[in-house]
Amino acid sequence: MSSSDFHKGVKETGRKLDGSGLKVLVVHTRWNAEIVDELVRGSLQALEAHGVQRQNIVVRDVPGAYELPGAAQRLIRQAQQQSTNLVSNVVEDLMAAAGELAGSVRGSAVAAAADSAADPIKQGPFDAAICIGVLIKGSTMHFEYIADAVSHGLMRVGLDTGVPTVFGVLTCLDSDQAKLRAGQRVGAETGHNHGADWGAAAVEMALLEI
Ligand code: DLZ
Repeated sequence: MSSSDFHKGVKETGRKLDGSGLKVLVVHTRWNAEIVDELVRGSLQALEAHGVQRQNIVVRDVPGAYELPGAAQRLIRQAQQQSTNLVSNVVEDLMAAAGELAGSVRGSAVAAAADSAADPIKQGPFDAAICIGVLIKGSTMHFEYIADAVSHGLMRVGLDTGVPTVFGVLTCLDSDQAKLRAGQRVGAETGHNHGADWGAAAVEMALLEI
């Protein structure tokens, strides 16, 4: 194979990816915001292009990449807990309503459901998460420590929560490398926005089945 035949990057899946029923968490850093914002934009565009509805995408920000694993895990667990509570509350209310035939109790079950509909984080667990940040190497060992901690941390979040967690962290030697990977222009070169790949990966992983 010659180098011109080589397709760098992810090959398209042959499967149809319909994300219209999915709920996705996006957590991003405010460090290197100029570049991170482009990556977030690319991810959101890809999610929506795969049918994920905007109201089912929850976006939260944290200071830096080091905070991504902890924040993602907390938000994923909160949503899992909220949906468990919601289901048991509704079941309890419906059972009480059936027993007493009390309209007011039925009303509270309906109110709980309406309340959850107003707040997407209560609507159910997340089907996937995307954690986005940009680490740029400096003159100390900070970069190595954070990159190592974050990559291992995000892997753990995915495995421990069971929610596919996309590694959307660029680890770059300089800001030009990061800009190109966020689809920005550097000199004569315009890069590819990796956020788009992360959005597609989140949908694909959420829909993965045997
Ligand atoms: C401290 C730090 C440094 C030096 N560089 C970056 C970076 O390039 N990208 C990033 O997202 N965050 C950086 N941080 C901040 C840490 O991730 C973290 O927010 C702080 O150490 C506080 O825990």
